[in-house]
Amino acid sequence: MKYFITDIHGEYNGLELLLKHAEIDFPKDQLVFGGDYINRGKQSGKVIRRVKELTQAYPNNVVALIGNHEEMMRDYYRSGDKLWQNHGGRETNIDFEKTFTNEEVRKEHIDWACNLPLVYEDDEFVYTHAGLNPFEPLEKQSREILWMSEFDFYNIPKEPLQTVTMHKPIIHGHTPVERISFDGIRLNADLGSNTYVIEEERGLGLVNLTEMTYLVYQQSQKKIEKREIARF
Ligand SMILES: [Mn+2]
Repeated sequence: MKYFITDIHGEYNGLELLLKHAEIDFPKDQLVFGGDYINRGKQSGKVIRRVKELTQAYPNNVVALIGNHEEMMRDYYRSGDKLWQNHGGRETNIDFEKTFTNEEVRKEHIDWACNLPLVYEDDEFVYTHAGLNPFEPLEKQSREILWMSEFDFYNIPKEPLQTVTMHKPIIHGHTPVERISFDGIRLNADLGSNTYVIEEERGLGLVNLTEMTYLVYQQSQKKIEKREIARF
C-alpha cells in the first residue's frame, strides 16, 4: 500500500491516531509526508521528532518532503528572515525548546526539517508540497513551487503537467480543501489541520493511494472516519 499525509501543522495526536488506525505495515508499505509539519498547532516538536524517526527507521519506505512552513524556518535560520516569526514560528520555537531540551538534538531536528527535498517520485506518483512548474524538469524545480496557490496550480492545463511527470498523478497539499478529490492528474490531501478558522472544519487526512480512500481525523471530535476519494 502507498500512503500520503500532508499539512499536519503540529497535530501530533491526530497523526498518531491515523497511523495506528491505518495499520501501516512499515517494512512493506510506503508513506510519504507532504511537508508543513510545524506551526499553528501546539505540538510541532513532537511531529518533527516522529516524522524524522520514521524516515530513519524505514529509509526505503518513508519519505518526508519540505513544506513552505519549513521553508520559512529555513529562511529564518539562514538569513534572519522574519516571515516565520509571524506565522507561528515564535510558538514553534518555544515548543522545540520544550520538546528537545538538549540543544544539539534540537539543532539536529531543525536542520533535518530545513533540508528536506522538494519533490519525490516513485513508479506511480509524483509528490510535492504545493505544486509543480510544468516548464522545469522534476529534478530541477525551483523553490517557488512551495508557495504555489491552488488557483495557479489548477489553472495549469493537464497536458504540460502530464508531460513533466510522464503521466504520473501529482499528490500534494498546501491549500485546505473540504474533501479529497482527484482530477486525473492532481490530488490535494490538505484537510486544513489547525488551519481552518472554524474548528469543526479542521481535519487531517491519511490517503491510501492504492485503494483511493482516506481516513480523516476530525479535530473537533477527535474521531476518525473513512472516505472515498472523489474523481472527476
Ligand atoms: Mn500548510
